[in-house]
Amino acid sequence: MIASASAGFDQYRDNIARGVVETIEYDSTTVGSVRKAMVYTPPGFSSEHTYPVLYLLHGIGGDETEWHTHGSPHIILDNLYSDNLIQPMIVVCPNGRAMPNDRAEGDLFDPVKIRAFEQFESDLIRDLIPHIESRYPAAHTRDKRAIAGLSMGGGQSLNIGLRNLEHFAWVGAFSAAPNTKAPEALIPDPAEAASLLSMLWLSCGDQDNLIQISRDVHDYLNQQGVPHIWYEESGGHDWPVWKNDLYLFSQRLFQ
Ligand code: FER
Repeated sequence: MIASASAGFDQYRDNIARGVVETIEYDSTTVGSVRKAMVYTPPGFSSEHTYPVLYLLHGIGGDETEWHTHGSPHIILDNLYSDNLIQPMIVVCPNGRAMPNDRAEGDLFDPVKIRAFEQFESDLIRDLIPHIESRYPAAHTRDKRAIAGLSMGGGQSLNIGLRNLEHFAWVGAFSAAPNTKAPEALIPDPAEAASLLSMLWLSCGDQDNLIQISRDVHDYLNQQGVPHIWYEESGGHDWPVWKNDLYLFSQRLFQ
């Protein structure tokens, strides 16, 4: 059993060391535009060290600001550092809708926008990761890169992370959406995935209409003997679940 976050985990605490959040821009050769991402560097951040990086993805209604608008990841993580419960890491919140107008506006289910969430694979791997690793003291190896996200971003994390295990050893999906590929397509070579993954995390709220997607992946992983963390928690398709997931997932990252 995984115990959910203790009360106050997402509440601002006085007198603790804080990380820094900034918005950056990078040239995307994939999209042909300048794109934005939000970057959190941990308390005590110093270019004398090299940090692992978590790429943390938003949902269908969001953009690069969504986690910070609704999920207070910087507060959750600052509290975890203060309690000495996580490894220092850089957290990058990109915009997962890789198209020229990447704002969450109009018909969010427009097929062009849904395809842009697929196009993000190239934007992330060819454009954003190299940018982060040249501009920040970030590790350049797969064992120090993680990809996780909520809903649409959870599906992206599975689709992109599991297809690019040479780039990611840590993959997490919170309430994965219907963009998630079929389990056999996600993990065509279970033995290889099992040997390469440091952590594969799947979680979903028990009141979430999309839970069958996560259950199907979980069942397949069990059948194929791929180690993973399965966490069905109380809640719906909503922020209390995703904040709790970040709190729990981040503590297991890069350990
Ligand atoms: C869908 C239902 C929900 C879908 C995506 C979502 C691509 C995403 C939800 C979210 O990101 O919160 O049918 O199709």
